[in-house]
Amino acid sequence: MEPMEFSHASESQITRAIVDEFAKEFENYVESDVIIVGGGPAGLMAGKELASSGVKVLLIERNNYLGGGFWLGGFLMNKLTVRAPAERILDELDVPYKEYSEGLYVSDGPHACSKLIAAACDAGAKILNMVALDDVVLHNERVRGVVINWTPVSALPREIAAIDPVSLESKLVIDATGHDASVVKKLEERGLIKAKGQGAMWVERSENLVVAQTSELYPGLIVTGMAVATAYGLPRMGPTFGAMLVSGKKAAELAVEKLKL
Ligand code: 48H
Repeated sequence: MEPMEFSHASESQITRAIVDEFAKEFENYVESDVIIVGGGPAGLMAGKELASSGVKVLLIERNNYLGGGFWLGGFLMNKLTVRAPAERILDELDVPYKEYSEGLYVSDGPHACSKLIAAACDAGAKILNMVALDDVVLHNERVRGVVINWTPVSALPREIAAIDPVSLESKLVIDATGHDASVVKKLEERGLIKAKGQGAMWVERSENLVVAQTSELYPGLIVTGMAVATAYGLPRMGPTFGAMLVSGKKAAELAVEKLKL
């Protein structure tokens, strides 16, 4: 390798670059068309599709890493499965896979997950990681945004970090928080809806139902992915991810339609 020298930048310039750029972007996304809570396969897929349609979309993820359960699949074995016809989405994302048996496809978790994250970012979805949902903004029986705090703040006991959260407004919110259905739960706490809780495993039924029930659960709130199973009491499907990807796509399509109204 040729000898090389990095360009000059002072410590303060580096700090300024980070603060300036983060603050500008954050200020811009204080209002968005759509806020997605949760950066697993369903949320990332919805983010990719929305951003590709020109929608201003912000994705909030409480962990540092994105991808949710998509990195590992099941049982600490990092292979993912999808059932036909969801392999078409793997094709779209340029994720390699092999057909294990008729209509059942296997892919590498890290490869599939990193491609999906890149696709969402390339399409223009903006990401706030290490930020957790604290509450919803609710005006006249419609969800109008989210209340957020930094994950480390929400993880600390209240007596150590009594730091109020801030709000972000949006025309629509998508709950893509997986099994937790965190946004749905905020409405349930107030008696506005009743989440039925996820049902027992039944792969054959579950994936079709999750996609079919991906919908606007409450004015301004669309549910996608495993949050759909929790909200509607649908069976779980274990480590197979086709419905997560298709549900994310459907959630984005619904959002685009609703934004037109
Ligand atoms: C910010 C939050 C909050 C919060 C959660 O769990 P996920 O991968 O969810 P899906 O629906 O995209 O995919 C589900 C799939 O991974 C799975 O678990 C399957 C198919 N299970 C079947 C079965 O039978 O078990 O991702 C959700 C993301 C995660 O990254 C969370 O950290 C994040 O949402 N999240 N982010 N604020 N309050 N709650």
